[in-house]
Amino acid sequence: MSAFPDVSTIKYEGPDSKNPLAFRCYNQDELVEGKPMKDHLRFSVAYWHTFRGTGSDPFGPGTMLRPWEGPTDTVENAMRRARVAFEFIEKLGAPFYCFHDRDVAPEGATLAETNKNLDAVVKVLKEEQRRTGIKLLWGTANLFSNPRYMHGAATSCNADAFAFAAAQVKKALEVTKELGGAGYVFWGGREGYQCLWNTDMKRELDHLAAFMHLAVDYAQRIGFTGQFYFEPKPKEPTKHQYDFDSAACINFLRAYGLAEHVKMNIETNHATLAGHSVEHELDYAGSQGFLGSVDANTGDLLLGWDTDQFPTDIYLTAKIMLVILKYGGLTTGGLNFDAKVRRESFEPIDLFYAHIGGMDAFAKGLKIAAAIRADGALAKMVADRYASWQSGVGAEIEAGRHGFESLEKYMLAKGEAAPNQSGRQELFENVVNRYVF
Ligand code: XUL
Ligand code: CO
Repeated sequence: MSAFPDVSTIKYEGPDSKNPLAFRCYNQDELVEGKPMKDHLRFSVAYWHTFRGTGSDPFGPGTMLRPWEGPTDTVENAMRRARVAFEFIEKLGAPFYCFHDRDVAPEGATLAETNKNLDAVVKVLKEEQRRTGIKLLWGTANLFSNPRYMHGAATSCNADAFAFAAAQVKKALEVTKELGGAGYVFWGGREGYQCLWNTDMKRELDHLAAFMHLAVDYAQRIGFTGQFYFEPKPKEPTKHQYDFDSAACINFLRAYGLAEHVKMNIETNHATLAGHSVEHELDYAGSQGFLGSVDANTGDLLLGWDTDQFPTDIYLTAKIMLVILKYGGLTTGGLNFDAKVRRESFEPIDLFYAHIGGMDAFAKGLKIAAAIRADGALAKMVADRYASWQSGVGAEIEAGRHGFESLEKYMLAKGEAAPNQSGRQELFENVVNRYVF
């Protein structure tokens, strides 16, 4: 039984298409910089929003119409849902998906029962992966919904919460390996605090690092070779999340000896919550050698929380793709739509519109970014701005040939620094627009 009988495989129809169930820009095999679009973009569907999102908010219950959902969350229901998920992803033409353990299977009364439930659904996921060729981009464990994690998981004051989380991640790693997952994500969940009076911060940070080391060690023991990622988010649910932004996460990974094992998974709406832009977060991670994967979504300029909307702004996608191309493209990572349809968009067909819009916006962003790079005008303007470092004292400083004494001598002889030149921000912005319209 088809869950989407009125939808056939979504095809590329070109920029003039008015068909709402077609791509206008995403043409998966079209070459950009010599590589098919699908390999640049590596789109992934987020199981939790797309198949578990109910549309509930703090003011009311769910609104989503999902005819395949039974009245209770049984294993049978979860197995049926998994088949629906793959029908959706296959028709959409996304090559990957991502999940948390608890998205795909319901918790039982005990850990053993929960693991059994998960195994039953993982069997279906494996079958469906084999049938469709769709792959797992990354797996993760939900260490934040169950009340046992009210104080956090790895950073909980309750040692048993740490132990339960360890058992849960052990299983999640096994399952991710079983499904051939290309990665595994640590998102902090409740790893942070609300009030410093009742918090031993140093101890909690040490525990978080110890937990990640245990995960890395176990992955090595079972031969899971996927890439680990750390996903920054500055707040929500706690007031102070330990994984605030790229800079904080990278410092944490370096300080605790995890840098060689873990890269970053950067999410647009998390970047904006941190007071950054996503391109800042990506460039910071890339500049430090930590660019891994992207949770593709967007926030709302007028709302200060994690609205997780589908990205449709081509300036946003062009900026993201420009940074990704600059650092050599996505390898193990992808563009995972960690995004949800609005509470008012309650029909199944809205899931297609949402993903098609996001995929088209990223395809257009990729083309704009590639055009900027092919033309080279922008790169030349940036290079010109730093021309003083190409020769003379600039080149000597970069080559490590100066100390404070020699620089003082140089400046005493010269008397005053060379005059500054205009930053030309407005011109730069206009040049970018040459590739947009
Ligand atoms: C929460 C969030 C998570 C992670 C995975 O804001 O982004 O869904 O991506 O746990
Ligand atoms: Co995310």
